[in-house]
Amino acid sequence: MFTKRFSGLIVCSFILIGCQKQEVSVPVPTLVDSNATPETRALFVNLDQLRHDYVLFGHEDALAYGVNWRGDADRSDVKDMTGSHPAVYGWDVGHIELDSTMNLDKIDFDEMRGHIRDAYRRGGVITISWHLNNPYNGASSWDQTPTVEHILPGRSHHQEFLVYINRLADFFISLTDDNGRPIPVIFRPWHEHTGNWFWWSARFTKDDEYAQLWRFTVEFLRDQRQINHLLYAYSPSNSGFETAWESYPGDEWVDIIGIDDYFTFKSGEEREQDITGFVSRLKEVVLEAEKRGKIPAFTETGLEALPDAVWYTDFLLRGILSDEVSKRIAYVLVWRNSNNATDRQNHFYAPYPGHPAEADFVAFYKHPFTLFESDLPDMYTMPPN
Ligand code: BMA
Repeated sequence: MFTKRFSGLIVCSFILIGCQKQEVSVPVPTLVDSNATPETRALFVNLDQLRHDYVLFGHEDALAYGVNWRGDADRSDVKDMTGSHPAVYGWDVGHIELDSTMNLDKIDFDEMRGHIRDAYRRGGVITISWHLNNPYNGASSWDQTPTVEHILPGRSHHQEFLVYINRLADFFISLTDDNGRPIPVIFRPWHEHTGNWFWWSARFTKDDEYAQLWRFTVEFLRDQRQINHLLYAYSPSNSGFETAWESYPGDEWVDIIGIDDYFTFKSGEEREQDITGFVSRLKEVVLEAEKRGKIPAFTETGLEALPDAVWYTDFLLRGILSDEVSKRIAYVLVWRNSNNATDRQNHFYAPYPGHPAEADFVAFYKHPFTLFESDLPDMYTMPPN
């Protein structure tokens, strides 16, 4: 956030006689979208203020299913353990581009919209990623075919990509609250591109083509489809992170700078080395973001199946808090708790009731530095100066 000083503003006082010149501070965040809705703008400013004293906890697909349930109302594994839902909700709209009724992890899009509405009503923060299929050949996100060069404007498969992104735009437009107002979303497109597993990754895409794809995406959603309730998050992977600035689309195209970084538990000295490693990455993210007037975030992380029962307090939180710079990330989001009966087994990143890491997770929740949904101030109204 920037505080812009308007000097020379004339302020009239009815107690003192006459008018006098006064300086008034008005917060003016520079967002990708200069027409962003007031709620979207307020979300940015609130995240930017809170990050100095807190970190918001986020979980992917939290309301759709947990390890031992699916489709229950007002439920999350996080709430089952702590009494509160997470502060940040991650969703993925992969397969919206196919006009499918369900996303790639079999969440019905109408249900997802309902969960987003409910979460927004309660004051939660929404972030959306997009594991879209390949518009060049119809394969999945994990396809290994050079593609971006074929889908940019003027290229052979641009029309196919336009069909995809129009469907994405329709979904964003459908995200409205009880009063019909658009629900702010942190959109995190083209994530983890510095790794080499997606068709849009650096391995198959020239740096300037990636940047062009990013800018086209923003221009299309913001200018063509006039969607004004998005903050744009750039989240390279820890893998190849050192190349992240080569393909960076530019400061006027990004609101949030994050990193996706997963860790495997290793005991003893390696554990300390791992903490030092992820903290040094977070520091880089924070310093780059602050230098550019952006919000830093830990956009994805987690330890699959939590074999380390104290990972939340003794790895993640201890690491974040170990350094004055890394502490300044706005939120940390862990990946999904896949349902045991209907989906992948042992693919979860938050614990659930009865899991050995439950007690530690509750301690993480109770820690004064972490914010869950029930701890949040009104994220959608501008805070006082
Ligand atoms: C991956 C795994 C997959 C899932 C994908 C998109 O990391 O969780 O099972 O399909 O994300 O959500």
